[in-house]
Amino acid sequence: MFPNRWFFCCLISWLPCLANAGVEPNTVLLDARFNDQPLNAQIGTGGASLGQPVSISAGLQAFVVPSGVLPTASLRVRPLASGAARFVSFEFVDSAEVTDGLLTINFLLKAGQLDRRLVYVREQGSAGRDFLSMTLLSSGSIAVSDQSGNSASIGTYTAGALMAFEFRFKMDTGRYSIFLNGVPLATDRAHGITDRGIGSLIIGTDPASTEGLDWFVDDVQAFRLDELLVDGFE
Ligand SMILES: [Ca+2]
Repeated sequence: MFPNRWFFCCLISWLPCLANAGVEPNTVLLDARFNDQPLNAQIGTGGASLGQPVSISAGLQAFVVPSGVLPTASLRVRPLASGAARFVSFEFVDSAEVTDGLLTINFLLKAGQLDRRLVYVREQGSAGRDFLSMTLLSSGSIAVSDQSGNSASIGTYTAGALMAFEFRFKMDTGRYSIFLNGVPLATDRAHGITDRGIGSLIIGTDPASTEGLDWFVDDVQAFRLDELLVDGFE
């Protein structure tokens, strides 16, 4: 079975002593929950050690807002104009890039209204390696593509629903799965990248996204897992 929340809570409690552990198994690479960030203001870009992204595109408002829309304080992502792709980019502690073993990336997402939004998994420091590109469409469909060139419609979403997404990567075999609220949407897809590792999660809009629409993000987390402790990692 996949490690339960108790396991992740333990991992998070170890974060201070793991801060300089590099990319060893059982390392918390990212734990951005926004609960300790200044409210009703654009979040800083100090990186994973501060629970913040590393960059935010011009024209994208990324305010930390109080609990209410989500159970705790969250990040409200609002494009201030349409016509361009704009991103909030998260990286891992110490600019780590994971090249082997098991990696899980998870986050909460809530759509104020149906719209076009993007979630990308890329290498550290740039965005040329397409490990995973998930697009939530204004039709309510969810699509995925990657460097291997295979794109697919994998599910649907609704406005106002709390969505817990989880991406599980087997870096040794170059394959990944996508889960929504614990249900697999895509299983054992080959991403097609062999020359780099994973080092960023990028959330944003594309040129057709609607100006002024709010989406909410919380609990943006990434863990490097020990294969010996994980059974059934898809
Ligand atoms: Ca939160």
